[in-house]
Amino acid sequence: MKQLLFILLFGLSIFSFGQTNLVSNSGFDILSQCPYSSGQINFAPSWFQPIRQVSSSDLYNSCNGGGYSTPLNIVGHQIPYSDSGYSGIILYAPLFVSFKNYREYIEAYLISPLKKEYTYCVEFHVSLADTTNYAISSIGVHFSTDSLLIDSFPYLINVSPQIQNDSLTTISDKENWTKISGNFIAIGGERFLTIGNFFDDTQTIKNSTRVSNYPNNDYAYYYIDNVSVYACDSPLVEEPQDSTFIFIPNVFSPNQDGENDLWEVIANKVNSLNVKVFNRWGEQVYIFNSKNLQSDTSSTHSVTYNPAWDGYTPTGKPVPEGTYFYIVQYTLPSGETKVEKGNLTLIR
Ligand SMILES: [Ca+2]
Ligand SMILES: [Ca+2]
Repeated sequence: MKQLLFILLFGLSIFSFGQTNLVSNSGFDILSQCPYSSGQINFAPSWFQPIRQVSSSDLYNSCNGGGYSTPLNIVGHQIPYSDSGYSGIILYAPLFVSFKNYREYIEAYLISPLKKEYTYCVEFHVSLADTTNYAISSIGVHFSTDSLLIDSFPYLINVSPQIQNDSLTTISDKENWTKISGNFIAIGGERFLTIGNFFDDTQTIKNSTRVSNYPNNDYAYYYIDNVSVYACDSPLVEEPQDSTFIFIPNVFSPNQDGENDLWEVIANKVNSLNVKVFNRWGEQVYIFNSKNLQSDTSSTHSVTYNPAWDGYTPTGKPVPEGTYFYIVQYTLPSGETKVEKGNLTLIR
């Protein structure tokens, strides 16, 4: 039995999600070179500082042996949450500098873009630097489709963080790591994450008095370690559990704007699936065959397949706009083979 459903269904899809941390070098432990001064977060591959001037988003690693080492360094003593390194930034500095809203951030490129309507679980760990005089609560993460890069004032990045430390209590623990976590539903296409304080000085939740009194250290400086982003849930839609259906979109727009960038076939409860796409000259530009999958359980179980074409040829070339022709062949749990043929339109 075949049903056409015009809603996106994922559910049991074997391609949908897994426990892959989308943050590479999540513990700041892999180095391109050993940090020896301030502002060298970019020595930890996949990480960089969005504010390109003056700002000093720091990297610490035991390889340094001096002020940028672990566990002992210029702002205190802290054993890494993982391995040998961590990052450190100023999140609030009311008196430290002569201008307001001084901020530092760290930013990372995600391994793959976030998927529309998927729920992502985000987690990272912070510890207040020992020689810091202020503690705050306003620490969060912002996800963006493009990188956040700022060349000059203001240093404050005024965007809404999707993940925000929800406690009104300031994070003042200088001994242990405090976990900040939360989840959110992606718009789709988010490719960067930025960690920091996205609120101005007046809106920043902070302690009213100094937590310590070090000369010249009137700022809130936090160590950061182990950042993770996982797809923790698929879209909340009802899924029929006992029927085979095939959904084949007839249009998509692979222009990396996060909307319909993939041509995604959904084949629910089938024993095998074979998808081919041809251009107007009959040349094959995409193929999916469940029999080529290691995890294929065809002819023993009916499963959900969700192959997705990104608009590139097998050799990695983008195909032009236009009309393409597909052939989708699948096997029902009964063993009967079905074929669907039709056109799809590619818009860039
Ligand atoms: Ca680490
Ligand atoms: Ca400490």
